[in-house]
Amino acid sequence: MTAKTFNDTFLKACRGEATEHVPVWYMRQAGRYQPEYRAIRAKHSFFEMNYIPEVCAEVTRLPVDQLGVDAAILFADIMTPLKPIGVDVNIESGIGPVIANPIESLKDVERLLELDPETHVPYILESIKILRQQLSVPLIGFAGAPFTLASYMIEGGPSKHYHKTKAFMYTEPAAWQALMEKLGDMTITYLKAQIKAGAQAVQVFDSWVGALNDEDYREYITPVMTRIFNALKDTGVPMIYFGIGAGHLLMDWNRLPVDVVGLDWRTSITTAREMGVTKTLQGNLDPTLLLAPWEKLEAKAKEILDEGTKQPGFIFNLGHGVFPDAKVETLQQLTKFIHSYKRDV
Ligand code: 1CP
Repeated sequence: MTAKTFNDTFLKACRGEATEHVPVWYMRQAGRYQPEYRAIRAKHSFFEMNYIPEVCAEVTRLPVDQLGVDAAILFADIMTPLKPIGVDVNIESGIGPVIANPIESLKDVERLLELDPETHVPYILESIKILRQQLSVPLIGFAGAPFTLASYMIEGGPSKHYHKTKAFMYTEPAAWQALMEKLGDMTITYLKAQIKAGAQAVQVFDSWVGALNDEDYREYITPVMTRIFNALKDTGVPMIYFGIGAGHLLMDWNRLPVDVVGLDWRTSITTAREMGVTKTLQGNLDPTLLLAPWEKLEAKAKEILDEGTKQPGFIFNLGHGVFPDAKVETLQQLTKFIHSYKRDV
């Protein structure tokens, strides 16, 4: 086997450097839209796919080989480190994470264990080591952010309005504070271990934090996010922060010590820049457009590329994850289009 030259376009873009082509990867690039994924998933539960490093590595590599993307993201879930610290979580097909022992009080928070990656998630560290031997693109490690993790832990599963979570935040301030501290520590420990094992960038998913208004974000969330990103800064590894429906929080995010801000599809790149966001941007094609006629998808992708490449360092992605009904061929065609894009001067 001849070793391919390492494609570091994604890492350069994270650092705000100019790149020869626009790097692209897709959130949920490994998943049910791939026949190969479905075949492997038919044989294993979700967490089994995590626990067997060879399977985890195989699934992580699938989209890299199949689509030609510029980065791999470790195949795991934001719930993965919660299971060993005492959260009774299962990933159910067609639903997502379901938790049998939701948090209701300070006592429930106090019984959560401290994460010890070497003993609790050795399979994640092993998968990263295997992947670093195999990949010729950077490997992204990731974690869920405290608010988003807390939303599952308190609601007991996916939610629409997060009202149990927000009610807990407003009515149990000491328990909320303790929960943010524990999840903040866990996130730092987990991401540091992933980086030590070989992750070359990290993305923190705060998918549901847009449910908070900006004042509440500043009061309840900014301290823990600042602590997390400051604790990871010394690693020198690029840090990406992503959330959905969080356009009103973008200037708060711009003040955090992150390298890259991940945009969902609601806020255009131009709007983010006009608001004053100066960080490298990643995003932000509406994943539903993967189901639209190619001409429509291509026109929107071009618009995003035109806006994103106005300053050096832009990473193309979707505004949220690939849906199970997307087609592999569409993502292949889109990836080719992005790689062949040249800015009109
Ligand atoms: O390819 C990849 O992107 C890597 C793997 C990955 C990542 C980064 C998975 C696999 N999940 C995640 C992150 C994740 N998990 C997030 C943040 C990103 C996002 O907003 O989508 C969230 C909120 C979850 C929670 C979760 N896990 C959901 C969403 C439920 C809801 O509230 O709507 C779901 C459906 C899961 C299960 C899951 N995780 C990953 C996959 C491929 C799946 C489907 C599992 C299956 O095969 O049954």
